[in-house]
Amino acid sequence: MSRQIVSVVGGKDAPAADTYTSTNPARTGEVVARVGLADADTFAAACRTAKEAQREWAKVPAPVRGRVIASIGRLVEANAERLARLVTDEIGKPYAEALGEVREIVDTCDFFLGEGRRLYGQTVPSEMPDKDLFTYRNPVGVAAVVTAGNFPVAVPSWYLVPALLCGNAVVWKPAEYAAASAHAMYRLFAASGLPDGVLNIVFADGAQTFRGLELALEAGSVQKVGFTGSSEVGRKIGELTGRHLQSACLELGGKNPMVVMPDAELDLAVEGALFAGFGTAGQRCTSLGTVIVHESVHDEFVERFARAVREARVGDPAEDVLAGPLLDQKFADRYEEYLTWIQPHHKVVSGGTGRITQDNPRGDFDGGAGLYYHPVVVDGVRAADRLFLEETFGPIVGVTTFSTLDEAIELANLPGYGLSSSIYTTAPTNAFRFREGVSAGMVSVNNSTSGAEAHLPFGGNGKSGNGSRQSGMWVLDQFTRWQAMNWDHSGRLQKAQMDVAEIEPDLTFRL
Ligand code: UN1
Repeated sequence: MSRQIVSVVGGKDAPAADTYTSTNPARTGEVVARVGLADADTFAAACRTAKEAQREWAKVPAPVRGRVIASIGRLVEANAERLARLVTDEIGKPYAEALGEVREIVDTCDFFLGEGRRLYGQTVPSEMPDKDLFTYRNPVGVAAVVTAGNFPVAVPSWYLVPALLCGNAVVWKPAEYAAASAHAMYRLFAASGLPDGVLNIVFADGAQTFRGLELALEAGSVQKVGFTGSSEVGRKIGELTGRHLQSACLELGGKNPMVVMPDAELDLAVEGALFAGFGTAGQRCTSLGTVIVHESVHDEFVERFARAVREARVGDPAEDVLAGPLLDQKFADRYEEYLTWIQPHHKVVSGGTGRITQDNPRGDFDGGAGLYYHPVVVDGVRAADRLFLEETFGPIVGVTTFSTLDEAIELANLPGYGLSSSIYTTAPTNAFRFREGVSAGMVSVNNSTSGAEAHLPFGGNGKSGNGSRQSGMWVLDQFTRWQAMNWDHSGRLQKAQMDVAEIEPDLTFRL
């Protein structure tokens, strides 16, 4: 089922300078798509095309733009199984999860189609008579959106849908290893009747994208950057946009903690930790990093958690499994490096480690030709360990202990990320104290660190992002800029702060 795909700019196929082969990580010999990669100039040209198209798109009334978003939602819904199957083939995401991911696009469209009829501004009282004040949300212009491939369609939709609804044009650069899924989603968006050039998709490697973005920022054809990916690249994008007085919406990594209190329902906590740590093979930015478990329940928790992990099904993502393969060879290589961070004072309690092969099988599963890895639980992790401090994208979860809630909160914040977090407890006081103390943008109580709903603010602090938020009404502040208008109809010049009526109080008055 190999396909050839190239960038689409202004509704037309754009030239390719190089080729990338996107393969199925469950059967690495299987080519999903041959992808033509564009160079920096093509990226910058796409931003110019978008800038042209944006002028007209911004003039389309927001309720009409909302109808286009409604059509996108319907098209995605009608093509849900096909798109989900492609996601499963291209990045190895278990099919049920891939369907959920596609559902998230529809949810996002459902939310924003109505925003087309809101997109409220305000009427504000003036300090002077015969003068009226108003605020408007204006589109920012062109958004360049660079996304990761672990959520190849849902997370991009969090940028694309609100950006388009608000009257912006978009140049979208998806991850190369998820290019076919992205291209399919682009086609669904295009079928909604979006005018050519309003949404453009450019396939390019990291270096060409960065250079292209720099050229576009210099030319003034990008006013917003959306980026989902590593903290390291996020920093560079933040620097680049800052230099051009533009802002980026950065959604970066996480080292997401799960605190298990002594009063927690342990089986529930185990179920949550299993899904948070090993669902999507641990490759969500919201995946569980470290379980911080109270010392009094540590042994019991670890025993049950290790058992659950040993019994969990890893295998063909087309089947009913907890986890499929890693996304791509690059991720597998990086994950193998994280495994070298396991030290003698650690204890692997989950069974095997490393790639699942004939010589290192998981039960009767030998991994075939896929990038499958043993899920790993490492007990005895200490606060100074790399395993504790750094993101380990992939199926590995650390366990450490604490004695007081304050100590648990301190440990939860120590790595300096701040995307997601979770606490298992039956006491409301613990939940609220944790919420108040934890640095994360998201807090789950008695739930997984992953699985945020599409209409809540999504984003992180510290190494997880620059405080920007996606989703729901909060993302509107990313894709619009407030404009304040005042209208004086008094027929004379009324000077603010100077020509204001004053009512004299008697400040000497006492009861
Ligand atoms: C990501 O991995 O970039 O909350 C986002 C979740 C998903 C989004 C993850 N809805 O797990």
